Amino acid sequence: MTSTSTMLSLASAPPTASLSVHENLKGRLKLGGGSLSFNKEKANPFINTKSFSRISMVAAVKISRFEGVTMAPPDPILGVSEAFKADNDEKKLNLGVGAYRTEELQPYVLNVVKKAENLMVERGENKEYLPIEGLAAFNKATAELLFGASNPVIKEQRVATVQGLSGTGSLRLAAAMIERYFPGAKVLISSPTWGNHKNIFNDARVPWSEYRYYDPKTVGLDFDGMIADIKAAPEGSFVLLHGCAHNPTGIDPTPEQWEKIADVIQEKNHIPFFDVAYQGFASGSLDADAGSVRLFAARGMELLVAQSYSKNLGLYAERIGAINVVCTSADAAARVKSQLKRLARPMYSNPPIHGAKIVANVVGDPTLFNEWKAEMEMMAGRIKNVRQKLYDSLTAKDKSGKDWSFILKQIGMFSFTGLNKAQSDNMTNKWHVYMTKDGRISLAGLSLAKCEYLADAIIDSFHNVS
Ligand code: KET
Repeated sequence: MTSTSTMLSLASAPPTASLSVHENLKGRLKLGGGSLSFNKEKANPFINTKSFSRISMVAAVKISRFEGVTMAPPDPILGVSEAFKADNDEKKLNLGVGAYRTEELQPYVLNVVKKAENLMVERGENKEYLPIEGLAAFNKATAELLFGASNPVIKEQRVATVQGLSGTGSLRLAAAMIERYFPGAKVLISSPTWGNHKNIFNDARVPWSEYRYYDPKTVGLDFDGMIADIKAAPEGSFVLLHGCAHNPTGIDPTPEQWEKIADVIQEKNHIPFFDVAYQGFASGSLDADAGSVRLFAARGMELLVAQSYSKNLGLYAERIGAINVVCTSADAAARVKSQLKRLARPMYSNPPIHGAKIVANVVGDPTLFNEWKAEMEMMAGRIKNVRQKLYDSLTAKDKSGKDWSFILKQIGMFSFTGLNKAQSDNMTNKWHVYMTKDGRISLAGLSLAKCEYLADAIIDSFHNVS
């Protein structure tokens, strides 16, 4: 690259012209090997970027070809962890991301995970590529864990299971399939929902709209609104449902409500699409938390289910999960699986082996499986204890008579506090409590020792900030 410090004026370049930057440099300016050309950018309708072709500037020769790339905002959830790290106050508390911590607020590696990893070392397992669909033992174990090994959908080989890059990657793969095989079909998502759902469908070019879910007045489920919106959607839409422990609200339908939701989805020929990121974490029971999915499968419906082992096995960074597509025939399932593989191959080729082996070892070994269930109950139990202590602290300290019992009705890792953005900002700026701006706190990142401090912060933010 030239080190000439000549100032260049690149004003209103013609949209499609290759730009000869300076006549007396004789030829085109070489920047990092390629010549500088400002071709009309292919527009991405979902991302608001400015076209290079309209660039107008005065710059030194060391000009970047990424000049037109704008700064992206921090992620609403993972960005909270970045801000937390940068805070030096010793009272700070990270209740942003849904990640389990011990009572000492340290990350936790499950004992069964350590044992499964030791097994892998002892066996001297290799690092060869996995097949595109992932580790066969994992795919079998994960589908059986979800549906139950004796479920007819398993027995009749009607489930297409493909290992994915955890819950997110599995949702993204399913979104790619919807885009390819159901062009124009809409995905209905709950309002509110996990923030990344919208990004996933936007990037996959899948249209989506929201159905009513949370009622701030009752701090509960807007069941009638939900049913009405699902009914009103165009026939054959996909309905995204949180299998258990709805994120961010912590409010799940009752079994009777699930039946009615299934009725409406069947009536409208919609396709249910479950996101199961917390199996075992909501109630402490793997079977109970899969109840919603199994209820739909028992009706003979076709459905999609994305699974994640980030939370229930603490495998956040291993990126292990799966997409399951239940079909009405084994033949259709085989074809769906072949197409999921076809979509995965150019995206990431094949999935990572480490987490898949851990899950297969834990689920496939009766002793480790029972130890896992005990550890999961321990984690879910710790979260329930801090939930109770937070409620007790709020009730004891808040003299206004406000009813905080909604916190006890919510389940899973989170509590949806009802704090608005300004109040959530106060939690962070004044109290060093890091949380998402929708008022969600991760109880998995809270200790019994910090409950009173958190209660003080919530009471102050709720009553003194509007
Ligand atoms: N679905 C839901 C509902 C969900 O809350 C998460 C993660 C995922 C899928 C994906 O997780 P994965 O690690 O890709 O398997 N939620 C937490 C972390 C995140 O935002 O990525 C969270 O809400 O804090």
